[in-house]
Amino acid sequence: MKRILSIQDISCLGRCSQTVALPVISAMGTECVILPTAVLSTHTMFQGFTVKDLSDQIRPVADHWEKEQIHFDAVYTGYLASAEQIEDVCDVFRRFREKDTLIFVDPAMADHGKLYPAFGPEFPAEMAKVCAMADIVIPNLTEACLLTETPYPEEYDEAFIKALLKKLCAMGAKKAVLTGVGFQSGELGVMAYDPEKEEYFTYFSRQLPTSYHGTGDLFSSTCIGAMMDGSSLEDALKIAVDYTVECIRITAEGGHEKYYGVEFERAIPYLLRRMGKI
Ligand code: PXL
Repeated sequence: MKRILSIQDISCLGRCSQTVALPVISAMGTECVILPTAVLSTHTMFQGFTVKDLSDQIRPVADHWEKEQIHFDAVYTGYLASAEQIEDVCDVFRRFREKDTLIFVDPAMADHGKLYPAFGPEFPAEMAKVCAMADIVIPNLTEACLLTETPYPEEYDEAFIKALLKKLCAMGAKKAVLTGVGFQSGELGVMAYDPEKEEYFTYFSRQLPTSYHGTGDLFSSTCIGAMMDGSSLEDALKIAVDYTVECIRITAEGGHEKYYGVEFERAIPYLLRRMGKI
């Protein structure tokens, strides 16, 4: 069985980061080892959340795994809790990267043109160091703009997104994927760039009228889970778009509160059918 190391926070309530990565990756048939970057009562869009930063645990946990000679088929990072832990996360990449280990970085730190509340303006430059080591970096539009110091656009076209993808790869990542983009009204999806082949890839679905917290984490977890199952990046992106849209669709049926995340649990049978597993 393939084994992913997922490095992101545990938001105890709110369906994001590890509480999405663990069940989704497990359901897809890959072992999901976790390294929590912090423990929070909820994600940071709730008022009054508590947070315990676990920066001082990253190195000793990695030391132990190194002694045990643990192999990871992928190292996947999401929400990192503070600038203090950036260097130690980069060090985990250096220590556990073998020739077949995929480094997959979702620089979860911002959305809708704004940094998440726990971060100051210096944080994107720190996150850029993590992205520079990635085989695949997978930001949303806000994160890509912050990482590349590009002003966040009110409107954009395909040329703008292509240029942003090139900038992300110029910063060190081997491939870049931009999530949550669309070029026509009513469509939303992804655009990816492979600088070695100089090829772009797009996949869109219909844009639903509602949005929920944590769908970026759901998307990334599904994408890496599908790649570990043997899909190409392109096929994994299609599965991740389709599953995310299905989760949003069924959650909207229930008129669910947007901060509690999507009801991805109810769509796991859809995901397994979409992967051809059942
Ligand atoms: O879904 C991204 C995310 C992950 N973890 C924490 C967050 C957020 C987004 O706000 O606050 C703690």
